[in-house]
Amino acid sequence: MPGKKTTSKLSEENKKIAELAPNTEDSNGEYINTNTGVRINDDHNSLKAGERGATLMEDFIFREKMTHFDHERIPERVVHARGSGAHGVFKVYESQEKYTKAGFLTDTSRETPVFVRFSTVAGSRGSTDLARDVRGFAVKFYTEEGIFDLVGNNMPVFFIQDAVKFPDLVHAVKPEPHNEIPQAASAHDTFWDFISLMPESTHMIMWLMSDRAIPRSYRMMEGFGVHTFRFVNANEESCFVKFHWKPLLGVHSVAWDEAQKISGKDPDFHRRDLWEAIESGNYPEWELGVQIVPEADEHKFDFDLLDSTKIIPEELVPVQRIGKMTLNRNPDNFFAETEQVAFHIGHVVPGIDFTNDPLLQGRLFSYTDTQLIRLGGPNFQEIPINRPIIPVHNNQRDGYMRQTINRGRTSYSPNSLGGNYPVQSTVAEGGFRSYTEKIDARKIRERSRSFFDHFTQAALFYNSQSTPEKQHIVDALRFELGKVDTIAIRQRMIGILTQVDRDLAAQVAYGLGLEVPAEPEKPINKGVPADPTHDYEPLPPQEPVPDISLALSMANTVKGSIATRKIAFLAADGVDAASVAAVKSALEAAGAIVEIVAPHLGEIVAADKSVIAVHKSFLTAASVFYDALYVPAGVTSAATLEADADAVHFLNEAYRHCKAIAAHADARQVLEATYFANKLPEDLSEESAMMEGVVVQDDVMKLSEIFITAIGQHRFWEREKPRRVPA
Ligand code: HDE
Repeated sequence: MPGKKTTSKLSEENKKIAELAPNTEDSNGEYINTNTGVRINDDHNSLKAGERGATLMEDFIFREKMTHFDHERIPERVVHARGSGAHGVFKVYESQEKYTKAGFLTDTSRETPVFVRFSTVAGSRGSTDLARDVRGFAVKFYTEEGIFDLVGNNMPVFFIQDAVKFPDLVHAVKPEPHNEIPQAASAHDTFWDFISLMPESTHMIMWLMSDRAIPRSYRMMEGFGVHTFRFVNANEESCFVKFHWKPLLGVHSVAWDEAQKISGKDPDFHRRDLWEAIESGNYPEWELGVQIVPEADEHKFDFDLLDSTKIIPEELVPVQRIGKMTLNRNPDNFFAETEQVAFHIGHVVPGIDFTNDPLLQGRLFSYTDTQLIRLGGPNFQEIPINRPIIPVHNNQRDGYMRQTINRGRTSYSPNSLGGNYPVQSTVAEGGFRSYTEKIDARKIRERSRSFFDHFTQAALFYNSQSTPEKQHIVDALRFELGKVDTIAIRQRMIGILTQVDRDLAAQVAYGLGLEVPAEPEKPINKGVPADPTHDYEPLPPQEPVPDISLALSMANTVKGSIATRKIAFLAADGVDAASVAAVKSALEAAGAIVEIVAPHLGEIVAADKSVIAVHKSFLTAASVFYDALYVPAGVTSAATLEADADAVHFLNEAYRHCKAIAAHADARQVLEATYFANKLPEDLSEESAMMEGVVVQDDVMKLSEIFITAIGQHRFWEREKPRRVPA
């Protein structure tokens, strides 16, 4: 019934959601009207001179609608164009007042609203989620003292040391300018041309070529602030801090072949996954971690804290988990929230401050600058998603699309006509005062020599990987460089790789049909001043980085849980209903999501004549959408699947992608129709099943138990060799 109000679903507890409420619109039950509020009688026909006549200029309803449509698009982000957002909350476990005075990190009773946007970097807004790429991990904290943005990535280092090289990096990775090819991919000449000439990118390249670049889910990625920031406490004492986000579900990835297939079958895979998880109440969670370095230890390390191509190994400075973020609400409107949200590394609150990292410093300029063009002017902070939860009072005025109606005569300070308001606050009253870092320096356009070692940490990363992870890096480099046409670029990259690990270089060279140079073309300077005439301060003694860091390998991540994992049950008419129901309830009790995939949609009729609803058919689903597969018992069902090439392909592909596979012993014949028939477990023991991650059991309870353990391993990467299974 038009005119009848529906109740708002907005949560009252989240202050940001409450603050957004006046700006939300809900057409449910309402009459359609123009932007001036006039009710519309006919929205299906334009005003014409006669039934078959031309449209009249007078048709203000048509003109308004079409004009608005014509102007719907805004420029996409120059990087990180493709993204997905969600609302949530953050709560600190214990007061961090020893390090910082930031209210959201000291007041344990506070639940701070957040808005998070995950993204890929290189692709356009409509590009695939599964590109091999860095993922953005940007968090906007709506704190009581104003907004703090932690604009991070899912990798802890970056390609370059100085922001001035950012446009070059982005030009190199984006589609090539003459033909706009390729989309959302770094596997092309200009990217590797640049990288092969920028040895400082080597550490980041190890991360980018690792499985971190193809996450299973946004919910299963780490996040990193990358730069070293400063905490400042109430006594104005400062320490250095690196920020981490640790996902409670662990860090997991897909296989590269799988990623490419998902890109075709469901380019919105990560967006859908995040959306569905939140809709179904499986709220993604991360713990906020900090690595704290006292001021006095600034020069203690074998690398410079201000160099964003370096991590602080967790063995040297452990990550303390200080709070938890939960994403619990999807946006109401993608454009209004996820597209218009404007992050900026310069949005800080008292208690958090910057360092002189030259990458960080350059970002401080870039983010506001880019919002001015992307969101169309200086009032982008008034867009609902960007507003703080506390009122804004200052003397900034006017500009395109100004929303605020500032009262009073004065918009300057000092003033006497307005009582000198708004007035400055003292530090004690919460006024932000930059940390009074002592700087005594010469103006100079040069790189510090403490930034010169580009390979120690690249090698640390590579050496810390498990054998399958190393193989994935080799494969990724063979793939990426194999797509580079210019042989000299490939060769130059082999030269760079020799500085990380000669065996890595040799394996990549083999894949490319190249030779490994006896010596790198030009030894890269480690500690050699760029300008020998310049008088450098001596480097103080430093603590060396370890040979291996456990936190760098995903093999050491949280395992065991199957919460939110998607499991396909392959079934057809004649399936044994009991062997479906028992395994389904066991998996669901452990938090997994079960879907029935069958030769057709609708329902299948079980052997006992009960009906089972089908979620997807072999045509609408694919093995790459699932973490594991199960084939229940049932003579007719098994016979149908065994003879169905799509069902067999489903299984072969899942095997190739190293996923856990289970079958009831009565359906064993289906697995025998696959390429991995000779890999089926020899007996019913758990050990035999876990060798290959293939479970065949005649007891559904035992089957469920072993299957859950197998899915909890995420993947059986050892299976990849030898490559006998096509997919
Ligand atoms: Fe960004 N980056 N960036 N970046 N960045 C942008 O800002 C820039 C860097 C990151 O979901 C842009 O609003 C420079 C590091 C994320 O809206 C732009 C440099 C890290 C997002 C920009 C860097 C990031 C951006 C494009 C080198 C991880 C997406 C649109 C100094 C710590 C935020 C925009 C979102 C977006 C500039 C390097 C993270 C152009 C100049 C290092 C997650 O301002």
